[in-house]
Amino acid sequence: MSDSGTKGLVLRVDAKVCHVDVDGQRVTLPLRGRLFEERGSAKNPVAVGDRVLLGTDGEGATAIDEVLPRTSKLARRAKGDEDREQVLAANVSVVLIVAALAEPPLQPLLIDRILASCARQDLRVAIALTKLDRDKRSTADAWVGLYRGLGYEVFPTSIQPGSETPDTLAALARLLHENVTVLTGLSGVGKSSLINHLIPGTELRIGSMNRIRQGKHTTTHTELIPLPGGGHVLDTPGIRNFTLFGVSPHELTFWFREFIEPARSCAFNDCTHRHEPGCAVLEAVAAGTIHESRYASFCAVFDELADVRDW
Ligand SMILES: Nc1nc2c(ncn2[C@@H]2O[C@H](COP(=O)(O)OP(=O)(O)OP(=O)(O)O)[C@@H](O)[C@H]2O)c(=O)[nH]1
Ligand SMILES: [Mg+2]
Ligand SMILES: [Zn+2]
Repeated sequence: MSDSGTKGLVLRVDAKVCHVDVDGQRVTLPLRGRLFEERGSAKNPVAVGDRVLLGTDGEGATAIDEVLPRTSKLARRAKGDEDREQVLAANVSVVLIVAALAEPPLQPLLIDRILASCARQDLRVAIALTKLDRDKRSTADAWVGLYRGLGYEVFPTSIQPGSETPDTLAALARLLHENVTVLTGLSGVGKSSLINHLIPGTELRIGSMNRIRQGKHTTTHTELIPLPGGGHVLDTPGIRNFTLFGVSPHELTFWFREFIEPARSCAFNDCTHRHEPGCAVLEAVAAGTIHESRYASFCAVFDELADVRDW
């Protein structure tokens, strides 16, 4: 007998089963086959953070029957399949982009891609700039200034013993306790380390710098961790790329927040902000009110979206 009243929270998704929290108990359950038929444009029918309805028999839950509507999702285009989206996390209230100031080098393009995606999804986003102690070339102030100047919450951190940043770490701990936060960023930037440091008692596996230099990932599965004292955090495997899904190049202007106002004054309504005469975005870049690194990101994402299909 199936009782669709039983609910669960997806903690982890493996190849054949999901780990689900059911009334505080962790159980592993398969997915009903029809979820794959009903997944629409998604690559994966279920994502970590999903709330699900479970089928049960006399013994307890037997399978995931249904995925409940999501309040939010962090998603990108699936690798090797431009018509499908890969949901990295469901029902989060904050996306925390984690980027190291050094080792590995900061990639503003990756940050800007995720910022644009969050803007489109209307998702709150913050940026942790890690390994401040390794920032030998003192680049932190410029990155912090750029992104705070755009109105984003930015937390420069170091967890290196003796060089910790107590204020930003305390602020991040508060953020995690008040939200369902997904951490995302390159492999080796210190996502798992940060969670371990902020949440006493958490013992996620941390990579050695040697492994990282060989390009080896440490975290291999997204894991949802309920926090003692409130909040949930999702630790994710490192990503190399983040391609926007279902976004046309012409709407991209709206997802780069400082482009919106100047774009209103462009001479052409469908201005691509590349070569057109009377482009107010290009004027803003020349005047320095739009940062060249943000303009470079905009152009890279625009070209990539235009390549996907003929909008
Ligand atoms: N110097 C310094 N090293 C750090 C800091 N934070 C993390 N690390 C080191 O960075 C390395 C990678 O840390 P992880 O937490 O495994 O990185 P990750 O982002 O979870 O990596 P993946 O799981 O592969 O995505 C480890 O050797 C950490 O000790 C920091 O603030 N300063
Ligand atoms: Mg990790
Ligand atoms: Zn323009």
